[in-house]
Formats: sequence, C-alpha cells, structure tokens
Amino acid sequence: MNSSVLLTVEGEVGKQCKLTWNDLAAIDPRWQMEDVRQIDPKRMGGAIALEGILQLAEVKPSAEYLTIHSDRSDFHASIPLASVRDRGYLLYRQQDQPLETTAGGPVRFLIRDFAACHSSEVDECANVKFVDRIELSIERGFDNRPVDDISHEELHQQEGN
Ligand SMILES: Nc1nc2c(c(=O)[nH]1)N[C@H]1C(S)=C(S)[C@@H](COP(=O)(O)O)O[C@H]1N2
Ligand SMILES: [Mo]
Repeated sequence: MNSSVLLTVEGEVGKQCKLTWNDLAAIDPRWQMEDVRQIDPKRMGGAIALEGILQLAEVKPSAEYLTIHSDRSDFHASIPLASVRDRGYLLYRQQDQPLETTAGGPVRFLIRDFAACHSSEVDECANVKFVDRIELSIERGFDNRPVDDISHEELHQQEGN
C-alpha cells in the first residue's frame, strides 16, 4: 500500500510527480500539518500543505488554475490557484496509516475557511474526496461540482461517493 502511487501532479509543472504515501510522508516537515482539527474541527488526521506539493512539482508561474480530480469517483473541482494557494491542504494520514476511505481517503483535499456549498468558487464542495490527480493549467479545467440545491441534494443521496 505504502509503495503504490496515490497522487499524480501534472500540467503546468516543471516536474510531473507520481507520489506514494511514503513520498507524501517524506515531504519537509514545514509543510506537514499534524492535526487538521485546527483548521476544521470535523476532520481528523495529518495533512500536507498544497504549497509543499506545488514546490515539489516545481509549479510554473503560468499555472492559473488548480483542478482537483477524483477520477475514481468522477468528481472534479477547478478553482483559481491563487484563491487556495495558501489555504489548501491534502489530508492523507491517520497517525502512521493512510487516511481511510470513510474519511475521503486515501487523499482528500481540504480548504481552510471554505465558503458554504455553491456560494463561491472556493466552497465546501471543492473539498474533493478520493483525490487521485492534481492538475495545474492556464485555463480553467473540468469541474462537475453541483451547481444548485437540487443537484447538490441528489449528490448527497448517493452512497459512498
Ligand atoms: N469525490 C467526491 N468528493 C466530494 C463529493 C463527492 O460527491 N465526491 N462531494 C463534495 C461536496 S458537494 C461536499 S459539500 C463535501 C462534503 O464533505 P463531507 O461528506 O466530508 O461532509 O465533499 C465534497 N467532495
Ligand atoms: Mo457541497
């Protein structure tokens, strides 16, 4: 498990990355947050700051958008990179174990001070679960977050996505 690729970082980067759990855990401690309860009391576990991942991948100045993909569950959010650069995190661990699927694992995006669902681009819906790919791009990428209360409600009725 610890040697399988959990997260691909691609697009407007100098170095495309395919990261395992061990790679995430080995990122400089200055980017590691031990307990995300400090930014969201509903969540538990350890996270890595988005900025740590961006530096690892040598993000290019041309990157304007960040698209967080869960290809496995077909859920995707694309937001202006500048709007989350200093407040985006990737939750990936519970002590020394991978984050469980029930918590959105093995990798889950989490934004500090997100807005209510579909009240702004950077909303709770952008806290993508089961993230497998992060894409940096010049133009806005694919986004299939629910756009209104009805589609949002339908989404929440579905089990396990
Ligand atoms: N992969 C995936 N991530 C997702 C969703 C989803 O359906 N699939 N729903 C989003 C929406 S609309 C919201 S409001 C939050 C809800 O997070 P929670 O279930 O942990 O409260 O997750 C977001 N992340
Ligand atoms: Mo949402």
